Amino acid sequence: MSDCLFCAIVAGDVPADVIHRDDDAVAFRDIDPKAPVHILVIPAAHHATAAELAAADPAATGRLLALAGSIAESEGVADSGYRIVTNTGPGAGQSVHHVHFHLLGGRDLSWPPG
Ligand code: DGP
Repeated sequence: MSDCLFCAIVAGDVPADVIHRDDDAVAFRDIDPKAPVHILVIPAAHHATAAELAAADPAATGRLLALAGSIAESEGVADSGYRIVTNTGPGAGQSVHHVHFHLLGGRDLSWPPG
């Protein structure tokens, strides 16, 4: 989508601290990290929400979650624990309408989330 920030990051038109890129997915560090490890894992294709992505391409959804898991390993938080979060809609605080999985780790994460 031409007016989508994360499509622009996928295209390389907006700079980001990219830690993984392939034909289907990009992972980059969040610009406003909420934990020592805070990485956004996104599909290259534009889908607004996780539910829309899962309905359109369940296999890609699974690959993104597997990618998040492998990044948790490479970032050193797999053993200590991490959280994968996707906010959907205004009440949940979704501010970018290109689905993104937040991978958070490196500190104790309280429950329930705020
Ligand atoms: P959410 O509020 O769940 O839609 O999360 C959007 C996240 O995107 C938020 O944690 C901040 C991050 N973000 C917004 N703009 C940029 C940007 O230009 N670059 C990077 N790396 N992250 C961004």
